Amino acid sequence: MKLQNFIDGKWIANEDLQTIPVINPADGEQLAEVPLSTKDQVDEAVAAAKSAQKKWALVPAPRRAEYLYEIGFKLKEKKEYLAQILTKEMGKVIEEARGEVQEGIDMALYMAGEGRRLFGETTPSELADKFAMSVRAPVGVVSLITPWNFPIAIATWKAFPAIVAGNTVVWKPSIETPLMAYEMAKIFEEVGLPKGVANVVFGTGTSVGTEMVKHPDVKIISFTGSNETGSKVAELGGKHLKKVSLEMGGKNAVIVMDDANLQLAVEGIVWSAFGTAGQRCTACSRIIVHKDVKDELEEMLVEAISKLTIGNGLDPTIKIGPVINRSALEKIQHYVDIGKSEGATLLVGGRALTAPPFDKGFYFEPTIFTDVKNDMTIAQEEIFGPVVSIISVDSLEEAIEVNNSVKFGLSSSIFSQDINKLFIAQRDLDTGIVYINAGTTGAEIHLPFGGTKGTGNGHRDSGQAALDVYTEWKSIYVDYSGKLQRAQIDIEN
Ligand code: UN1
Repeated sequence: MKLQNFIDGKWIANEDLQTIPVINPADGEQLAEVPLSTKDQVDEAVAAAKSAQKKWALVPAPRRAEYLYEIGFKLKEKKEYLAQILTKEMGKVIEEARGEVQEGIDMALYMAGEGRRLFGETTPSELADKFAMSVRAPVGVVSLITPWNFPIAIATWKAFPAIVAGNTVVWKPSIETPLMAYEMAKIFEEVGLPKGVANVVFGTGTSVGTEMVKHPDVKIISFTGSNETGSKVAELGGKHLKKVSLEMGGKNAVIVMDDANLQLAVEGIVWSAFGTAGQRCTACSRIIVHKDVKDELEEMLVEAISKLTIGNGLDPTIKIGPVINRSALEKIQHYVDIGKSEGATLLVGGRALTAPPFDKGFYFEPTIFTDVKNDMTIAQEEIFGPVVSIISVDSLEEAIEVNNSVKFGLSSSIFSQDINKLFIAQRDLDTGIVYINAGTTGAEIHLPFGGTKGTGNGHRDSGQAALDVYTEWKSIYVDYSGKLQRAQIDIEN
């Protein structure tokens, strides 16, 4: 199957475009071919989105929201079908794939509700017989650049607030996971979303992404992905005076204090470090443990990891699927080699699985390093795989300092039974998300999602905060005095 772009409500064949195969990372099977679009297709999609936007902005928000309800119901109807495809193209295990589709359903219904809110503000005027209010106005054409690790959920965090607020969208999904975008486009068509409101253009970041970011008719770029690419998007977007919303990396830690419920901590660590094979921006990749419980925690972790099953995520007994592709596998191996060469101790794992039945896919063992020093590469850089570093500390203050010493600030977590420590931690952990007695993953769609420092640029996906990305405030003054009233004139004189 050769995928087609979805532009202006139509499937566009573009036979002359070069294609690349979409590969199942679990077994190397080719699932489809994806076209590599060029500037022409971007121009076409932006033109369609621009012309649709004028009409779309005039559709009352509660009516716009009705399409989102329909999209949510369709996603629900197709949940199992979509989850199966998601596991095939991305590799995450089936229960997680179902969970991700559910995130998309939740986001559709949540943002549909926004159609009847989109609250603005009324404010007293300085002058008599004058009314002042501020409303959220749509901005125009929004470009979405989304990653392969959450091919549906992250796109819905961006597309749905944009659409309900009266914008139109041109979406470039990751070239690794185009099938989810293709399925979403089918849903846009099935629910009769007016043509041009949501367009999908397949291609690489360097061609399609760049063209979208510089296009004069694109007003907002919403990007989730690596810091390296995000900085380029910010630079190019800045040059063209675009509003750019960035969600990038993490180096998230679980802090385990000496009074923690260790069993709970182990469960939280295993789930957030090795779920999705560690390929979440929110994944735990550091364990900051109080020295008095380090040995016990390590023993328990090794025991817990020995029970994790690795393999094709379509098998419901499997807990850890493959990583996305060969280059990810090599990058993870590279970091493990650096960890060893810098003097960290390998507690468990450390190898890519290359013998049958794993030889056709891209599998890496759950890996834990211990005796990691905070300045080692594996303690500072994002690995984006199932690799965790244990760093030992003497106190809560030191734990917080270590947590905050990395260049990222997405998620953090602390396990303790001391309410005072927990409140200090929630205040002082410098991340956009803090979990108390839970792992670092599992953000809910109705809360702001994003991070401090190198994780982003101050914007948030999800929750009400997402509306700030996709709207501009418009202040409206209504003078009903029947005379010219002049503000900022000194009335004493
Ligand atoms: C991501 O990896 O970028 O909080 C998104 C979580 C999920 C989303 C992760 N709800 O782990």
